[in-house]
Amino acid sequence: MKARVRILLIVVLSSMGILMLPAIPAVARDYGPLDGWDRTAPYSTYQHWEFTNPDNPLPEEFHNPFGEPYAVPAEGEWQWSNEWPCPPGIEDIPGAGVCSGWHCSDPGGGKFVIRIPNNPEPNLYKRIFLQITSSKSPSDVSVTGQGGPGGYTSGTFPTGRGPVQEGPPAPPFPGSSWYTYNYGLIVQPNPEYEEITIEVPYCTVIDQIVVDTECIPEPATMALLILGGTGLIFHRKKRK
Ligand SMILES: [Ca+2]
Repeated sequence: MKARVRILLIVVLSSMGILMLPAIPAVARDYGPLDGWDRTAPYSTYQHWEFTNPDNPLPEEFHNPFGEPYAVPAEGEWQWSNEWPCPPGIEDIPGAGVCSGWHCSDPGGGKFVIRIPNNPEPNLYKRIFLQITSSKSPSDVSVTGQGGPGGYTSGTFPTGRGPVQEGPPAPPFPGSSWYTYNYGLIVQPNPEYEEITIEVPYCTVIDQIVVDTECIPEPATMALLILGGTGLIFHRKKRK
């Protein structure tokens, strides 16, 4: 009898454990946060824009205790479209074979802006992990991040993940392909919100954007050490 009770307890506790695990969204092309990041931690945020309709700014999925994030075309001519062929398994609607997203039709290129609300607290800084799927390779795209009042861009960190060239079919532009790539940005000091600007050339389709942010509760000295390291990397790159 005791053994049966014990087994029952183990089964019940195991089920609770499974239920308490953070929900992992089943969205294709989200390659997930970096190792050690918890999307549901008190000082973490997560937002995923699939652009399944032109009604963003709100993402299709998000966890942000500090407010509502938004993503909008900011400069240049953009149109929302849902006609772009994309590889099986990464469609916005499984089996549909098409990706929906924002198309920059401006010959001079365009800018897309994301704003992520945050809870500013002293002695913290922010790490931002950004994933983008677009019809252009990362070498054509420029990304910058900065904080709201009291925050500024202070550097980048290596994510350890390379870009992924997604399988065929490619978008209907000569020389195009679908790519998913990522950036690691550091904003310090810990701002009220982070604003990320994505600058793209003519004829880019942005299919999806995933943003994870994390407050690092380390002393400012640790941040300075990292910033020092980042500065050194920039300095070395410049000298090449
Ligand atoms: Ca999409």
